[in-house]
Order: sequence, then C-alpha cells, then structure tokens
Amino acid sequence: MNPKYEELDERVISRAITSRYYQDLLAIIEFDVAVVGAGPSGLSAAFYLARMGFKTVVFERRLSVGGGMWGGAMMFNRIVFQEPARGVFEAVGVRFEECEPGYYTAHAVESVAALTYAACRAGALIMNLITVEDVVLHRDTVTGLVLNWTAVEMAGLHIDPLAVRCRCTVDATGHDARVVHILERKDGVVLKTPGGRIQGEKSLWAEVGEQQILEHTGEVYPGLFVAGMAANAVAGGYRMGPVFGGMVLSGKKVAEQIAEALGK
Ligand code: 48F
Repeated sequence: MNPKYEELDERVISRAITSRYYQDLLAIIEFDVAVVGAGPSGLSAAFYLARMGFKTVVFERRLSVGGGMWGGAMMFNRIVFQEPARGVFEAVGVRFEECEPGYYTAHAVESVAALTYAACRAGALIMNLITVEDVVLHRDTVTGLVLNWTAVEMAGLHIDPLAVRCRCTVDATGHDARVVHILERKDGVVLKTPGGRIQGEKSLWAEVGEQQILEHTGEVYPGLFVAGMAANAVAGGYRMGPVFGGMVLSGKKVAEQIAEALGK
C-alpha cells in the first residue's frame, strides 16, 4: 500500500537518493566508454554507444546537459541541420520541419531534451556536476579519467580527485577540447594530427567546417577519441556556426569507430 502523505518519511527519501547514487558511483569505477561533455555530439555518441550495448557514462561539468545547443544562435532557440543528419534527429524523436530544400529547423530545447532522453533510455548513464580534470595513462594509452566535483573546482578547494577506468574516452567538450589539451600540456604526447600537436580551430566557414568535423572525428591518441567541435579544434578545422548536423553525425561516427576498435 502507498504511504499516506503524512506518513512520508524524509529518512527513507534521503536513504533512497544516497544509496542509489552510490550504486552508480561504484558502477563507474570500471566501464566501457567515457564521453566527456553532454553537448549535442556527446549526447549523440552516448545514444549510439549505449544502443550498441556499451556501458557508457557521460561526464558533464555543468548542472545542465545540452552544451551550446539550448540557445540556438544568439539566443534564438531554434537549430538548423542539414539532410544527412535527418536520420539522427528522427532516431531520437525530435520534431522538425523543412525550411528550404535539404535544410531543417527544430526547437533547440526539444532537441536537447530528445537527445538526452534517447541516450538515457538507450542505457547511457549521465553524471552531471562532475569535471574531468585529468586522464589516466598506462604507458602510451589513455585508460581512464580523473574526476572531481565541479563545485570543488569552482571553490578552488585543494581536494584530491578520484580515478576511474574505461576502455575508450571521447573528448566531446566542444571548442575547448579540454581532455586533449590536458594530455598535450601535461604529457607532451604526439597526437595523430598534422604536426602531432593541437592545431586550434579556424574562423567560420559552415560548409567546409561541417565536412571537416566528420573527417576529423576519430582517435587522436591511443584510447582517446574526439567528436563534435573538439574534433575541429584539435585538427585545425573551421568552425561552422549554428548548424548542428555535423555535431550529431560526429557523435554517431565516433560511436561506430569505437565499436570497431572494441571489436563489436
Ligand atoms: O560545447 P558543446 O555543445 O560541444 P559540441 O557537442 O557542440 C558544439 C555546439 O554546441 C556549438 C557549435 C556547433 O554549432 O559550434 O558550439 O561539440 O558541449 C560541450 C560540453 O562539454 C562540457 C561543457 O560543459 C559542455 O556541456 N565540458 C567541458 N569541459 C568539461 C566538460 C570537462 N572538463 N569535464 C566535463 N564536461
């Protein structure tokens, strides 16, 4: 029988939240794929990876998921995507309309919500409020991540992080390409980019930027992949502005690459 309202016990509520969250924390000490960043590319990657059966965890430093998608462009909360990305938006259940042949618009908030819901329902675990502050290296391979609460970072508290292990990591942190920057700065590694270094993104050229994002999606160091805007930031591609087809296609592509790498 359901408890009556006046019988609700706050201790039960606290126990439920705490024990359920701790189960998740224990479960992420070792898993298949870490996606760093819950923007459009990271959510799309998580959806496809989880759907293929990989134990997938998304780490998002902010309170909210969605990255740079909520506000559309200049706070006009509509997004545009192009024909090749239509299947991804269909797969996650976003409603859209064709505005010009081959160009589609959707509501930015609905798009974030649908991508997030689809990733969760496929089985991905989203951990928000957690910042990836470093990688774990074993010899020449990224084998895990170093995590701390974003609140610890924001408060500037001197508190050690925890480390977790995964088979592959996706840097989907957008323009900052945070994970690759950390690896390059701290470990001086040679990346699989022209010149072996981070090239930095170029100015806006939508057509070329969108093509490059797919070309640049991939493994940049053993165990570490890039997707979304991070892929162009690392490889020296153009930014594309407020068009989101390349982002979700990049997430799909990196999921397929990881499936191949992990033999699935
Ligand atoms: O920036 P973001 O939306 O990346 P994206 O998926 O999409 C780019 C577009 O939004 C747009 C564009 C195309 O139209 O150029 O900018 O490539 O999402 C990146 C997410 O990563 C999180 C950050 O809070 C954001 O939600 N993030 C960044 N650094 C970390 C992180 C970190 N160290 N740990 C965890 N999350």
